[in-house]
Amino acid sequence: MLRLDDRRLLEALDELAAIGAIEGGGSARLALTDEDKAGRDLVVSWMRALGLNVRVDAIGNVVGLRAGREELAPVMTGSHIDTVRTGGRYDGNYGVLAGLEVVRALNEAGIVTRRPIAVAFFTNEEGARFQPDMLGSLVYAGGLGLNEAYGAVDKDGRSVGDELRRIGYLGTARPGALKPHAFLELHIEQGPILDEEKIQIGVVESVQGISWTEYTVTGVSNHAGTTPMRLRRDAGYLAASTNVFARGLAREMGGDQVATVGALSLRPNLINVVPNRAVFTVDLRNTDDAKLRDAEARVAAHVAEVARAERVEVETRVLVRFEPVIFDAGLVDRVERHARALSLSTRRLPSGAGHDAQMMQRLCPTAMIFVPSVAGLSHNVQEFTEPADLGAGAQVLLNMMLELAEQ
Ligand code: HGY
Ligand code: MN
Ligand code: MN
Repeated sequence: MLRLDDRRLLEALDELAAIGAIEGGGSARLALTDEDKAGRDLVVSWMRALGLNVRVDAIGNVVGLRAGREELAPVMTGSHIDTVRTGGRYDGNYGVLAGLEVVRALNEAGIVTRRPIAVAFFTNEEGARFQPDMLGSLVYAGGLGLNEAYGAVDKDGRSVGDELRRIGYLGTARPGALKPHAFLELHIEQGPILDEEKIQIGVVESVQGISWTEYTVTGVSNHAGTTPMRLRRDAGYLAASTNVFARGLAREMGGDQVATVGALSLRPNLINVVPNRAVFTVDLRNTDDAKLRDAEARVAAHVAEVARAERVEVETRVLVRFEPVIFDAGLVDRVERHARALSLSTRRLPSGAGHDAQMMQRLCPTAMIFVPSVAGLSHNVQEFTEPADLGAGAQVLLNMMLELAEQ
């Protein structure tokens, strides 16, 4: 059996992690920043060194293409190399670099597959700087127009279009022009299930629904000491109250329901001033769309009720709403079969996190392969996956791509 070089994969992960390196061993390469550009340049140089034909598309997605014996739709793998600000070294990077190691193994064995092989990284998967998340793959899959994507701005008012141009990744290829025969994304689980159950490979059946909303609350700033509680119009109170409500709601709904108030800013943010402005986000997710809609409605009703009682104004902005995605059943079965053929333990599960694969399923049969995250940690510099698990996942990817590329 053709083996992939695990050691090289670990070296590549370390080398990429050094770009935008932060305290604790993680990386900060927010989409379209100079650090993201440096990471992109490094991975593109690796693609070229492997003899791949590199294409940059109009939303900055990068695809490295390896010719097949025949001019057919390629088997594509990939993920993202942008990170959150407290990123680990595996989220996204692992899937892209494992794809490059698949190519290296084919090169070194002198194998030319029937179908071309493609390795991609997509723009702004994280959505930490620009929303929506999975922006590049959403455009690639035809779910968002280029002009709308270019218009997304970060909190400093910088746009995707301007930043792509600034870092030199406003490419010319039409996003989605290369329609894959099949798409595979290898990724860390980022949750605790595989690690707790000591399972080696996660066979991902679906991605849960994602709802991101930003609330801008306007109250009246006032003296913390002299203003009686009955006279307050405290913007910060609405933010805090919604956080507590959303957490209680998720607990009450149970199942897969999760709720997070991840971003919160107060103004003037001073110890002795009642805040007159609060901007905060609510991230709600569930594998069941009807339940997710119920959660969204109940949070919105809570915000409206407290806003009335507190006499504050609220501006609501829906940043993201993606329904749950079910992956191609045949390809999911194939993941399970290949993992078991390598005597790896498997377990089927939904993905708690969003991924580029959920967009690619709109274009072609798509599946994901998960490997365990120690203690379920991710979006945290201590994100860790055992080398043996990283190697096992990459070998499953290699074997599947070899098989699919002969279809
Ligand atoms: O938010 C997510 O699930 C992904 O990391 N963008
Ligand atoms: Mn990811
Ligand atoms: Mn992530």
